[in-house]
Amino acid sequence: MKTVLKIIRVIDRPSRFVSEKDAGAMMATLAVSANSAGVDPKLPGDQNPRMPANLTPMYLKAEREYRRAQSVAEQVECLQVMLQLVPKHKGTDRLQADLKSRLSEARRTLQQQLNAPKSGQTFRIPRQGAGRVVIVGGPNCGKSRILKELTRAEPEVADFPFTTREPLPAMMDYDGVPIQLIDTPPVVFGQLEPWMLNLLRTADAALLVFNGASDDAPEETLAVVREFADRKTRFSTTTGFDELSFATVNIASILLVTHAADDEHAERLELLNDLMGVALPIHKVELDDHVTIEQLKREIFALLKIIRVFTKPPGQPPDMTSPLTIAIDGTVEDLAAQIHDDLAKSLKHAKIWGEGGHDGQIVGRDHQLRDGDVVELH
Ligand SMILES: Nc1nc2c(ncn2[C@@H]2O[C@H](COP(=O)(O)OP(=O)(O)OP(=O)(O)O)[C@@H](O)[C@H]2O)c(=O)[nH]1
Ligand SMILES: [Mg+2]
Repeated sequence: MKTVLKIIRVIDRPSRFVSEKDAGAMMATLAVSANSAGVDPKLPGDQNPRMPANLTPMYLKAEREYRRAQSVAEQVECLQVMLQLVPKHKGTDRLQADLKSRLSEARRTLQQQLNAPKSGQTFRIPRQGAGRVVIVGGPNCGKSRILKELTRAEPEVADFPFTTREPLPAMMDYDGVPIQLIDTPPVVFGQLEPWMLNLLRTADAALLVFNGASDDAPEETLAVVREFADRKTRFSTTTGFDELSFATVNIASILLVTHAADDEHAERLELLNDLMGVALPIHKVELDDHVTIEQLKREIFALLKIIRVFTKPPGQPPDMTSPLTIAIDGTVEDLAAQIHDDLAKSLKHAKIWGEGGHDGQIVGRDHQLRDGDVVELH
């Protein structure tokens, strides 16, 4: 294994994990495969650093929806909305041009898809719950076992590689917040199917699984990182389009080490970290020890960067069993919009109870909420 690792060691960033020549060949293959997944590797924003020119919360919301779009038809719809919402001034000229060219490209792809006979495997998994977290990794690293431990699903778990063949979604409950986890087949060097790429690019977060008990784990995990990086998809600390390139998608991830009871897991992990060039938060689990699972649930929730808010009708106690969730920096208005757009429009004020010293205090629509707040909307 050491020789192989030395060869790959020429890199300092995941996107440089292959030689220019290999990368060229891979991108050529990708140009064919990624299009069928609704992802164009050669996007106009690629050359144009994006200008953060007073983009409104509404626009940013539309952009988030666009990233999550699961078909080219959905992408077209989202791009139309983004074009309507993008502030029209000098500072957004390049962004507007970028959106227009993406829209015409997406329309073209859509037309081609409508005309072409269906090919390749696709899986359509409806989004459910407060967020979608994809479990990714090399063969036999414990992906299915993680899904089994965290949800009520019964995936096939076996002590040999390539057990899982198709994605399997299941819901994890975190204190009343349902979170969608998706188990996936292993990713190995040279084999990343378009549907799998699309699944990660549209996810809210990922668990990159590393088998702490295997000498092959650094090389195998590196192959996973590289397969996605070559297609402009990076395991990262935040989720969303990259600041500098509209084509690159970052996915907030945890490097999840299984078999953490193995004495040599830290050494193997160090080897991966040296090679990978991205520092991801690390969480170690020994899946035969249930204590570590609760902590993992908390970390998955934290990865989604959302807060729980409880609503109550006037004069009645709140329902503390089923919180609503909004973005970590969300406001009273965001909460109202989560319930219904009309409510966000008609909203006058809110009363809130919470740890920030609020005890039925009246606040405006821009008031930022905190995890655990109880809110009465008026
Ligand atoms: N003791 C222990 N066993 C683990 C741990 N994680 C996974 N395993 C075992 O490792 C084996 C492989 O686990 P799977 O969950 O099937 O692995 P996978 O990544 O889904 O494998 P593929 O679907 O083939 O890619 C099973 O026997 C699991 O019980 C762990 O943290 N501790
Ligand atoms: Mg599996």
